[in-house]
Amino acid sequence: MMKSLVSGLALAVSMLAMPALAAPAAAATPEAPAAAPAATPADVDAWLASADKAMAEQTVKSGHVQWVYQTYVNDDTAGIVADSDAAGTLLQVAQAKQAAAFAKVPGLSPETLRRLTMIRTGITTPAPSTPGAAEEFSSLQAHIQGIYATGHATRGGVSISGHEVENAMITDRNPDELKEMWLSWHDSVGAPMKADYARMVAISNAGARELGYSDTGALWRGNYDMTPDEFAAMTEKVWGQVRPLYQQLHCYVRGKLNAKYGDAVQAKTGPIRADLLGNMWAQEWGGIYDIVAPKGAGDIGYDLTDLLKAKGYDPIRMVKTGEQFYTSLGFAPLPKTFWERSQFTKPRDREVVCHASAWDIDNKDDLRVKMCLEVNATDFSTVHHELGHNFYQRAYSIQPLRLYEESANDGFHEAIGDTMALSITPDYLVKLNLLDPAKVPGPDKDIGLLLRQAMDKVAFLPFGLMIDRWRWGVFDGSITPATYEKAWNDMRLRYQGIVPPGPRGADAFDPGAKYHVAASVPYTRYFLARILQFQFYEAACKQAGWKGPLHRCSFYGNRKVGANLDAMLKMGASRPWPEALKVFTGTREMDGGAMLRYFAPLSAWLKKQNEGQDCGW
Ligand code: X8Z
Ligand code: ZN
Repeated sequence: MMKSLVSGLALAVSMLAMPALAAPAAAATPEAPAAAPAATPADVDAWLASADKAMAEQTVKSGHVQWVYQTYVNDDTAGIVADSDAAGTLLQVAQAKQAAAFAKVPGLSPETLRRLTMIRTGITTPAPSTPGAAEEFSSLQAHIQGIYATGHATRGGVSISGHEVENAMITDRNPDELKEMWLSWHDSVGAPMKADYARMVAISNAGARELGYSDTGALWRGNYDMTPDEFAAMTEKVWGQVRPLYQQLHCYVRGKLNAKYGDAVQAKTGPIRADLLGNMWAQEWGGIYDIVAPKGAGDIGYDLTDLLKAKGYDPIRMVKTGEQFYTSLGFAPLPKTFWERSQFTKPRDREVVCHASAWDIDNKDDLRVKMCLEVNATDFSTVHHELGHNFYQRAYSIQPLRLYEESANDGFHEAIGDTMALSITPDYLVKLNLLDPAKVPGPDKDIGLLLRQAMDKVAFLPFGLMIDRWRWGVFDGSITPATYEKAWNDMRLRYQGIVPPGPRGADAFDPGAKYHVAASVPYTRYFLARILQFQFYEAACKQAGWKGPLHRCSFYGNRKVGANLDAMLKMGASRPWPEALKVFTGTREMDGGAMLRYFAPLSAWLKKQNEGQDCGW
């Protein structure tokens, strides 16, 4: 996987494709030479330098190919991207093997050893050196990504695109239609991928083993400046901190859904029906805030989607407003090419990968977003998310090595923009002239504001964790193709407390109906980001001298916060992530405490609401 060529989603795809390091002369050779027995630390450093240069060149080439494919999906571009990805994988694997061999050279500095490890773990989906394996993987990958990008569902028997069905799930309140959309999407997109997916797992596992990892999941967990086991334990510990809050939210929301739809649709006890939560994957529930808002305290008094529409916002204006948040902190405006080259809305005449992503094509300043924006609150927040990637990419482009032009860990990349979006408070909306000052909700509406946030932020946590818990099991063989679907549904139930709205057939492959599974993008990063963004936000508000309730703080316009943030962003991946965390927050620990403090009033309130309820599932 290549690091930040593209971040986030798109990154994902290119990750599997991107070549990592290679000495220029070895660039086309899959079999890197083993470390000469007599190699010295100086030889290793020289190799690292030339390899870094080759990696930088390769990622630029790959970035252009990926961009063309993702903004113009058809058989021709799928072929081109598969070729490019295969070449990239061969190169990256060769580099990773060489790095593993060089790691045995005596007398290496800790810095050199760290760089070698980063190269080894920098690939997301390796392939073995068996002739044809990388090519086979890449063509399977392009194929299933194409299925996702061109996938359709039905609503009232009418075919609708993936982009349309995603939006329809937010607003539709007809349980039969919701069920139809949910089942048709999962059946038509997920199921056809199953066999190819199983084959891809086998290929990448063989590749991971050649790199010295037991399986691809261990390789993924090995990319966090700690051992794979330590990383798994860290995520489990943080989940343990926040799980009780999720369970309270689940209990409360279930009660409201029961009141709205009745026992036949949503029972009072047990799991929640997955299609009723305002999102195809039940990952963020903010879309159904109207159903769960408590009388009085829950009436926030405005709806951001309505405000944006009323003020005549269009997609470009949403992005300009997002950019302005960053420039208010002291960051330089985005380059002219950003506005010329980005894809902001869904083209009418061709298939594209609509799932939002942020790109850094040239490791300098060719920054772009690729989105299919609509004017609504969700996309307004996604704009802030994507721009967080772009400003991070630009900040670390000052690093002398391509290897360090990446976030401290992948959760950091996903957290920056979300930290900004937490600052979209009612007072900030007044500053933007979106909200009438007389309509700012008073302290009696705090519960409503917090509940609205929790529906997105807290609801997401188990989903953010379970996708890779499932993939870790798939990669280590404890979940087999025969049990893919059952294990997926078991984990959805265990972690999220949700069930599919209808029976799942023997051929079903529901994991494939989620973008990041189809595109082989690791997902634990989003769980980390949900936790980290509250740590960053709390730290920023402290730096800004904020004294009120945490969720009312907006650090918009605060140059001091901007300078401190820039100091962390600029570090890129040059130091282990706990050091970067310390630079901005003062602590080296990832910790759910900040999130719990943010939601503390809501947590107390939820417990009261749920008294006497049979919570859990
Ligand atoms: O994929 C994304 C971003 C791009 S990196 C839009 N997210 C995850 C998802 O949509 O599943 C952001 C939240 C989680
Ligand atoms: Zn992202």
